[in-house]
Amino acid sequence: MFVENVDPQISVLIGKERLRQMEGLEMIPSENYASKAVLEALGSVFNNKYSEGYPRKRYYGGNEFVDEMEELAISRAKQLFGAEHVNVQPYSGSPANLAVYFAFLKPGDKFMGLTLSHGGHLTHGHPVNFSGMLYQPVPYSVDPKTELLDYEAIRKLAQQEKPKFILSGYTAYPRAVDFRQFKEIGEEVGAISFADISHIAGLCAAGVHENPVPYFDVVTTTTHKTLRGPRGAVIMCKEVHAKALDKAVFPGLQGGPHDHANAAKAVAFQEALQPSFKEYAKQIVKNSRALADELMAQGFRLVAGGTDTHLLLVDLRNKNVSGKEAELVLEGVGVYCNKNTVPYDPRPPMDPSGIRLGTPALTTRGMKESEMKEVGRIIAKAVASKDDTAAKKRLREDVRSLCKDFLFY
Ligand code: DSN
Repeated sequence: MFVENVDPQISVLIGKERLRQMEGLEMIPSENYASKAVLEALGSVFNNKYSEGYPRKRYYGGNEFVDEMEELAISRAKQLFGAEHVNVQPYSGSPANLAVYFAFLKPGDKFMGLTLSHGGHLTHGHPVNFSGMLYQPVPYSVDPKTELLDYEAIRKLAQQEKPKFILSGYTAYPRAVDFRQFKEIGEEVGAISFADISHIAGLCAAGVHENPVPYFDVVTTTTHKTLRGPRGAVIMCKEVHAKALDKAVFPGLQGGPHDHANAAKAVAFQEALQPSFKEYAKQIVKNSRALADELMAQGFRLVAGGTDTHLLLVDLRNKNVSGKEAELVLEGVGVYCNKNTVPYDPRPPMDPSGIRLGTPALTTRGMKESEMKEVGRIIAKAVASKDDTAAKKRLREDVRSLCKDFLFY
């Protein structure tokens, strides 16, 4: 029996969501379209299995094929990132990060992470998150003028505070991260090097962004952003930390692994090992740059002056529109993005000054630089016509017709 027969209501909603994804421009930088092969593995019979433990050391019987599948996922991730040890079981990015805290820190221990409003993540030390509640975050900031990471300021803060680890890797930082600098600073102060590369993992795997995995102590990543796999995460680390991290994931924090998700991770890693994935990752960055150029030509100010990655952070203060308004107006014309704080934002997080835009999903659809120019023009027109219903209707049609030429599912 198919969903259509068992549950027509959910079946209709799945259909509507598929249409929304195909008739609109998905520009939230953390989103992507997983392949049908990934979705097939995700919807497979591996969903039905319990397999607490690790390959060949399980607490349940019947894990012959789960073991093989998990070993394949691990070996592919090792090959893709040059990792010594990989744990593919974390359910998602936050649990993966929690496992790293659990393995390396005691409650109250100090660590450094980029403040959320400058492009960090909730799990990098925000006061409402476990990371800020149980441990002692020492937040670092971007430079107020350049809006770039200031490695000398980070070094000074690390020397003064002696954190147990320094967390690098971000959710809204458009420029390249100098992971080697972070490694050096960590070595100078005796801190563990920890990167959360969730956003840029696909770029790191493809060699389009510096990949910290071979030389960092520990690296976490989600598998569904630029990596284009299922929702989930992995932890990669030096062999010396393998035991502590594996113990932190299971039995420390999780029970049975989500074997269907892990099978889909294995498929995504296989896809990412193909030469075409390198081309895909290169095109993501070319597309971001083309979009950045067009938006700047249309008078938008980009945080840090542009992008080296898959994302752009647009400061709307000179456009007389807030991030929340822009998100809504753009949603109305079928462009999906998210409101976002800009560094040193005078406005509150629920109605900040910026929007965050990304190109991974559009690139998956096959769009290139010329389409990015068109998308930039649509965004500019939409923001300028926020109170003009007829203009917005026309733009909605423009988006639909652009999308028709780039169907994915
Ligand atoms: N929620 C993700 C993002 O959008 O960046 C990070 O976890």
